[in-house]
Amino acid sequence: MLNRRSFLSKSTAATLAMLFGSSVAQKKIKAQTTPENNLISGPLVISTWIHGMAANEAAMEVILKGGRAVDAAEAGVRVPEADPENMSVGLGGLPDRDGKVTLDACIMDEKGNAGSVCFLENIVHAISVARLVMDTTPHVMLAGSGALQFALEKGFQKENLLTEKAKKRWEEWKIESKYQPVPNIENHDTIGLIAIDQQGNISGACTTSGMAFKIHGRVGDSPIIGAGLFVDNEVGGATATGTGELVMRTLGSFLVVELMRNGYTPQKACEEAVMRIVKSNKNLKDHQVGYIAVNKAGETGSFCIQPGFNYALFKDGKNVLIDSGSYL
Ligand code: SD4
Repeated sequence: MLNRRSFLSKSTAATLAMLFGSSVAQKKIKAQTTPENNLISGPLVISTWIHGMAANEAAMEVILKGGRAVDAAEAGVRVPEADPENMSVGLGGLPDRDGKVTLDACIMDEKGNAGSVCFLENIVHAISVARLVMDTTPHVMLAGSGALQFALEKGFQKENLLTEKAKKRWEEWKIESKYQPVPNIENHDTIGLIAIDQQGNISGACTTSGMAFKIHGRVGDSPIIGAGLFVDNEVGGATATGTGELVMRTLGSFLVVELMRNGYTPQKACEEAVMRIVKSNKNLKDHQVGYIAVNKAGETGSFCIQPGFNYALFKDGKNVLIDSGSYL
């Protein structure tokens, strides 16, 4: 009879044989720069882009005080949400084509609970509204004016999220009014963060103002459980950044976690999820998608379509920014 350990090592070996034995596509993947086999036994926080550095610090502070991973994840992403200089998350986010800042966010804990808000206006901390959807309602997702009403009922203050700087950028954009996704905009974008606490529990959070100058009402991947974020405490967690439509069509974060469940390392799982997008899209140069992932053992991985994506990793007492490997 196979015990769990021998089953896992056999299935991992089978997966590796499959990966190395096949696929022209796999050969195209450049050597990635992620440290390999970074097995840990302590707490860990991983998050997207350079703004993840400050988010990781806030998240790790919660963990080191003995807090839950879900509290750490929420606290972490609240940092870029509150930063008016950050033009892709929360306050100061670039607006849609009508000049409205609309936010998407979701959160998932170690028990598989999930909460989400989308198309939310006038509330800085969308992630904390998502948290309350998870903790205090029988629902997973609230949208638009209903999400706003819920937030106000819970005591959140209505605020103008459109800063002068973001308004100016919108006014410049209006001259041509051409919608064009811009890869690696501002060198940061959605923040997605996965945390492992001192109990070894995994949770995650994801929050964004979404694609700049999108059609009013557009919702991206970030608030969709399984697309922008997915956590399974037995397996690991993953989160996404970039062109949400490409992530939604492949349910990317769920895919990464399911691949890890089937024996892929976090690195190989992120690569395979990017390859699903690569295979079905001819026009890759205008798009970026980046995934980060961590498994239950604390191994991490990341991969993206084109160079420029980086992520912050806080483990073993050190918080570092790492360039992701890319397909192009
Ligand atoms: C979205 N993935 O709304 C998010 C964030 C973004 O370029 O704008 N990425 O699609």
